[in-house]
Amino acid sequence: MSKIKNIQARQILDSRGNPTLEVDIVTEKNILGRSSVPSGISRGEYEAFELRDNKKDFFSGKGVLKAVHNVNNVISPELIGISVFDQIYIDKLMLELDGTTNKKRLGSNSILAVSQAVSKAASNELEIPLYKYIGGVYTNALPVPLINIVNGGRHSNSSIAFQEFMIVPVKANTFLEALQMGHKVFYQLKDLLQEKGYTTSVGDEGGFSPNINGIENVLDYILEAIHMANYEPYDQMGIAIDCAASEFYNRENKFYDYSKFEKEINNSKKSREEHIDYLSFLTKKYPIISIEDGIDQNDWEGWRLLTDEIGNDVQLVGDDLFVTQVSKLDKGIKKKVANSILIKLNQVGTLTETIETINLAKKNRYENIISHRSGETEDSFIADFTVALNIGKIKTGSICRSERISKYNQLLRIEEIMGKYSFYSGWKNNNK
Ligand code: 2PG
Ligand code: MG
Repeated sequence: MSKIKNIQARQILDSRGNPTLEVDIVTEKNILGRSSVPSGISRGEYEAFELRDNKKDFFSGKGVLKAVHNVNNVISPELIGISVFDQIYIDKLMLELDGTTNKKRLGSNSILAVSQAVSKAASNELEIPLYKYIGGVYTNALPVPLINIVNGGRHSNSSIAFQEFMIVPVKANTFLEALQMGHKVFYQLKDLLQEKGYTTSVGDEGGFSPNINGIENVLDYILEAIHMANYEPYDQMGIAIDCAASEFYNRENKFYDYSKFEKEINNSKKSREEHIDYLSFLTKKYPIISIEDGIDQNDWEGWRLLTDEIGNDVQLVGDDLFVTQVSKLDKGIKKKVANSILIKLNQVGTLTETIETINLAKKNRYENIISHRSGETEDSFIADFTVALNIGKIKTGSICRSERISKYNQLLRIEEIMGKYSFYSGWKNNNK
């Protein structure tokens, strides 16, 4: 048993240059655990509360000095002297200290940074990799990456309504080979876009953000890049999309307003039924194997209709819908909507709660996909976490930008450490 000796929080910057929180935990043996937290921009309405200073002239109101204060002055005094191996106890203690339902008092950023740093300090104490500390000796599966390739919606200023287009190496012998396949398609698409005269600058998650009009045109180019790379669509390389539909749902008038992002296309307002028909049509025309947030976070009836329509064939992922929380997922399971859940630690705020949600999903045969946020740091925590929880899927951005690559690099290290005992899990859809 090694006790926590010191906790120090600080403000650092994320990949957008906005402030975020980093926490150092030092044990009585002078072992350090350091972790930082990410931040999303297309945030779900029901996510745990991210505490910001809201002082206009300090980092445009995005400072996190209040959160730093909370870690150093409210959380730290309670945790000093507690064993660094008491993860569940520590997480629950922070929940009690906060005392609100959505972490409004201390902030989910304060609580999560501590929760993650505790587990890192503990694994460093034992001198074992983080994935093994959290997951145990039988962890040996490397996840399938959902590799971002085109950014739209709020993640770029392209005029594409859907937020993310990803490629998925569904079959490969190793994680390294899967990454290599993604790399090949990514650079084929770059050549293709250049040839057609589009810009190849990238959006927040490292995917290209060309000014292509219309979703089908984007999908056509991605499919062409898959062909050019000599991969068989579906069998070797699938496509995943994140519509982030809450961002363009018009709540008042109840329609999906693609024109919020698609500036030059007429008639891009769709009723719920038209929108669902369109998604269904896209899955028949393209090798789409996964759709995230196809429907608005409050449109439960829309979710049910979409699930009835294509849920047997396509992975339907609830992100804003479930916000990594047991109560929301439980509602979804009861209502039989979606068949998968996106897991973001900062939507809920502690390791313990995140694992509870993952376990509920597993029990009910919902697929888990661990995810980054659009504002990231160099911390590769989610790479280890994905392997630890034996989750076969990770969404962590494109094949460029260091804050995305740091997770891929950590997965490569893990694959190397595991040696011949590692295996690339390959794509599976539990519900089929
Ligand atoms: C999403 C995420 C990550 P953000 O919608 O899935 O890709 O975006 O972090 O901006 O919420
Ligand atoms: Mg999403």
